[in-house]
Amino acid sequence: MDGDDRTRAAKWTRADVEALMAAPFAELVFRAAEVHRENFNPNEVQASRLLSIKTGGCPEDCGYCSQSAKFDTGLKASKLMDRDAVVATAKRAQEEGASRFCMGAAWRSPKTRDMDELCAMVGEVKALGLETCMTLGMLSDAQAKQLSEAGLDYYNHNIDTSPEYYDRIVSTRTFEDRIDTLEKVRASGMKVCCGGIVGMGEAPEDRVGFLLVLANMTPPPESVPINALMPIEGTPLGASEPIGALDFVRMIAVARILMPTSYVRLSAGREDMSEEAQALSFLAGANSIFVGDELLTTNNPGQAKDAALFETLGVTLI
Ligand code: SAM
Ligand code: DTB
Ligand code: SF4
Repeated sequence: MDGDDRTRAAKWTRADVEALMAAPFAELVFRAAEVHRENFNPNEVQASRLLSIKTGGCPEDCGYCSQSAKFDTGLKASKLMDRDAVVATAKRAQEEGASRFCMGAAWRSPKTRDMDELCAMVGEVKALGLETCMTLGMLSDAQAKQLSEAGLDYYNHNIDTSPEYYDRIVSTRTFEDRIDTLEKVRASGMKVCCGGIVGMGEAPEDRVGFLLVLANMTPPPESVPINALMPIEGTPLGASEPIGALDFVRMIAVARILMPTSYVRLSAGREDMSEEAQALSFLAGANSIFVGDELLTTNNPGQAKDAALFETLGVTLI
């Protein structure tokens, strides 16, 4: 596709993405690395820290999730965390090198009565000098506006997979519902964090369809988390076949080429990934990670292992 075509219709066609997915591995990674260094310092990786501010008991039935009330995963549900405890955790995360603090809640959508407290949390975390991100489920226009006015920098809301595969993973909402909230977030002025999960039994065409939707958002999400499924016992996807490391790197490389100026996050799944696979992911254009020893309810490599890896790679966390 030439430049003129791209300004007329969707930027990328399915054929473009299929061609990248089918490219020889070395050629693909080389091209992704070129795009990466044209737009970013390849020796810097952005560090975000997650905190589950409201865990478990979620009414949705996302087939991958430990926090759905519909599956028996043994996770204990808890209420919205106390604001002081959230701010104290954010402060520790900042001291340990995180530049963005991401607060996640196991809700279908936030309740009106929680909004003031959530906005106050945003204000206090931001006052520490951290970038702020929340992921709270679906939002109304008014809620997106309130969070934006409170100073929330990013809202995370993943499309998770292709439109075609979506109803095999979740039945309590539609792909369109996700897009509706993403449009509200964009209209509110907040930055968009949107990606998904690989290793959920999706077909190659679903990986294509997933990246195609992200890349044709106008503008594309500023932050694109690519998660490798963390298999959770008791969920429908608990026994999924893990994605191969090189297939994961291919997803990162294609995401980098399709969305040259977005931060592509090597997100969940680092715990089970070799240092070599992580290094290849950074070479292929991943430039953001979650730091700390926990994600929301599962494990992450933690500071000691990461410090050793980034020292070896000569990478600075920013
Ligand atoms: N309830 C909100 C929602 O679904 O938007 C926010 C929290 S939810 C846990 C945020 C994202 O985490 C999901 O969209 C999904 O992409 C990711 N996630 C959840 N469980 C996961 C798992 N087991 N492995 C990998 N990613 C997961
Ligand atoms: C995203 O894409 N990944 C993060 C964040 N956005 C909210 C969540 C990963 C969760 C992994 C499973 C867990 O810890 O429960
Ligand atoms: Fe609920 Fe979010 Fe988990 Fe889905 S991914 S069950 S909406 S917490």
